[in-house]
Amino acid sequence: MALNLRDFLTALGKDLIRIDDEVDPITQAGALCSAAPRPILLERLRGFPGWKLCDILVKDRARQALALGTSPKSVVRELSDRMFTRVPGQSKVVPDGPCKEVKLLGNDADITKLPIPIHSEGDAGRYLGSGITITRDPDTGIRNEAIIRAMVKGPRKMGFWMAARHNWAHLMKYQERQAPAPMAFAIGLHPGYEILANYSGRHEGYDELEMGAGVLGETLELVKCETIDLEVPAQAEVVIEGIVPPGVREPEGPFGEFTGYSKGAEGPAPVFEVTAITRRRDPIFRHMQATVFTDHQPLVSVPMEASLYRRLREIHGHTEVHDVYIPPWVTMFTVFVQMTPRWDGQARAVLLGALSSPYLHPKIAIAVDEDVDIYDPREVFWAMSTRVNPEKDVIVLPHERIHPLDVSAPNVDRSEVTVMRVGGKIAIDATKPPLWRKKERDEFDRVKPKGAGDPALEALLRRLASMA
Ligand SMILES: [Mn+2]
Repeated sequence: MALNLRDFLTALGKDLIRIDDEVDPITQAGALCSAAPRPILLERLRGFPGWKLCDILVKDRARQALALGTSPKSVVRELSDRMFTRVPGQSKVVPDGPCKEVKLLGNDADITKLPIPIHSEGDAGRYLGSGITITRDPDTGIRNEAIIRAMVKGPRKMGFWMAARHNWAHLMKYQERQAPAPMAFAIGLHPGYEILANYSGRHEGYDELEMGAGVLGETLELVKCETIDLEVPAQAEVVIEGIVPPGVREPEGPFGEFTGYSKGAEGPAPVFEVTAITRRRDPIFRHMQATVFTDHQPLVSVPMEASLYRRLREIHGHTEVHDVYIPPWVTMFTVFVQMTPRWDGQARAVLLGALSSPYLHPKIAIAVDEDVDIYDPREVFWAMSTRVNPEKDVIVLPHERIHPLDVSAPNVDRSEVTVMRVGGKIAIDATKPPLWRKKERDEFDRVKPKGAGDPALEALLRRLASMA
């Protein structure tokens, strides 16, 4: 059987925080999930008997490693290796699955009866932020998955916002033909699939969930939808089926986003008409709270880190890139790259590569050497302060397409409903001179305190470290 959300919750063991106080998922899950330091399960939901709600499953490297079956330090390298060597993963259509235990059709398919929370103060309403959105290219037949935001507008209607990428392209193809686009939301999968659903690179011939199956080393089980021509993961907790009617646009937003702002993409947006809900009998609603420092950032940044790792190592044919880190506290707009530059121009080319990838997020790219810990911001700022000569090591790139939710740059076109922003990007080379300039590079050797490495001090040093 393919991995599912429940397998992951079981694997968490005591790390899962279980809250059995009764809470209101609509008005209280936001603050609770934002405050949860690690995975949380709300076991009693006011107004939603039989339901549970979980979130914050992969906020840190340790849980990301658990989801992917590797160690925290290997997450980026290992995921990158698997993403590009094990694809396409296997999938098969099966006749039935747990997501079909309850089938609600017609007027019974009421999304207001799902424990969909309000994420943030000021949001336009309840928002489904955890639905893996599935569309299909009407020409190639290949599905696409992404996690988007969808506003509950009524029992059978949602408004949604989508950046102009793969599934948007699918919807535009249907719109050009004046045909309704089938679309589904799958809620509550194993987080390995959720991470891969956010992959943004090319995937001709297979979809993101099949990438997930490859990464997890298993066969993805799909079932056919009840009311539309689309396949969905059989192991999902909940599936919402529906159509996107062509050309319909309505107000959507504001919605508090991963940037920490609720502004940026509110406006006329397409709508989704619900045709069916299928679910498990005792469903666990997978929430993805969309405030800062939640799952919202790593679910996107982890596949981005792995993609960049792969991409940047190919710069100049071969570059010693050791690690890529997009800290949650930079809301995905800043990338740290740890590398050893061999030749002149190599760090610069890597930085430009990080700023022109499949992803729109990176706006600031910073390269440091292998003697700088990219997981420690103090180290990165130290390198920026002592290894950067701004007149040659900082590049400002004007007039780049940047992330549509980056409100620091103007929206240049509102003729279609999605947002297009153009602004500057910046590359900061905080590496030492390259290896082939040995003498200049040696000037940047870091000093070590006298006594460092003295075996007689080991116990004392450990004691001091434990007092930090
Ligand atoms: Mn895609």
